[in-house]
Amino acid sequence: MNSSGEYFLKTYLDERKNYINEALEHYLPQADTYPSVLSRAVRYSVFAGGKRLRPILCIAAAEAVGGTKEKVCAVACALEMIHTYSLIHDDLPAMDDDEYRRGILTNHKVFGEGIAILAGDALLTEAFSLMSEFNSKEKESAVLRLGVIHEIAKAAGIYGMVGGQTVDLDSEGREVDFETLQYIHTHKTEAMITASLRAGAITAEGSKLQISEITEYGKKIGLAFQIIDDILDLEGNSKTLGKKTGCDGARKKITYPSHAGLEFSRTKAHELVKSARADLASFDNRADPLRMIASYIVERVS
Ligand code: GRG
Repeated sequence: MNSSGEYFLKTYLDERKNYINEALEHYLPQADTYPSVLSRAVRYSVFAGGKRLRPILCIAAAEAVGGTKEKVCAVACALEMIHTYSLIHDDLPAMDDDEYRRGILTNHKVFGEGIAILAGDALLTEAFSLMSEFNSKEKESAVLRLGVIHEIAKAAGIYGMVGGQTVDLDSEGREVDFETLQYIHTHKTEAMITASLRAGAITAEGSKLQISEITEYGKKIGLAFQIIDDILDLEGNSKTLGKKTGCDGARKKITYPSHAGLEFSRTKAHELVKSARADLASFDNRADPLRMIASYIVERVS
């Protein structure tokens, strides 16, 4: 990406991130809302930082088909709540047992395991409460929204992220084949990324063709994102990443680079991104943020 592209993308990501943070502030309970320990635990992880990639993809997909960020705001925030719940639970001693996330101590290290589990549960539940709330003006889009809620539920549950996490957990320390690795990647990471994009495009009433092209783009950047995540665990800087590196190797986890080698993995991620950008060929310049986010995914350092 050239420097004017970089500036455009940085401005876009910063603006959308601030918009999401303000909206999350509005939707989440204040720190003193009873029971305060739960409110504080929820806020601790949500406002610990994070790229806000999933809500930004939701907004960018909506904008690419001619919609607005306001129209998808609640769904976008719900996606970040689901993502944050998954990070809190992923860090628990029963799962990855991590000490740091987003540059600060993990939720259970600060609030204890019980409250961390409940903070994750609360975020997941509130996400669905938020998405299913309508004001009188939005009633006619209720059927559309119901479809979006259903898709997000599928992407987050057994047939998506939780399924992927289960196979990941179950495979630790064991020899697994490439097919299993692909199952883990597509379900644990890619499903929610694709669902975020589809949620934006569907809510903003994109055409069938636009939604299907955005879906193809999502599958490719979702896999590229996970491959880069595996590479960053090997080569990244723990300070920039805000968490420990080298964890996959220590836990004997099969990753894309451990299976296919570093160079092949890097090339694969770049090819996926190139192909994802090509999927957007019929879109006008309103899809530029999506095009640039694809490139950013392989260039990112955190
Ligand atoms: C516990 C049900 C359950 C699922 C956990 C998200 C996840 C599944 C695990 C997190 C561990 C991990 C490294 C997953 C693969 C890639 C990924 C989702 C990284 C974290 O997402 P980012 O980079 O994080 O978007 P930020 O902090 O920027 O939001």
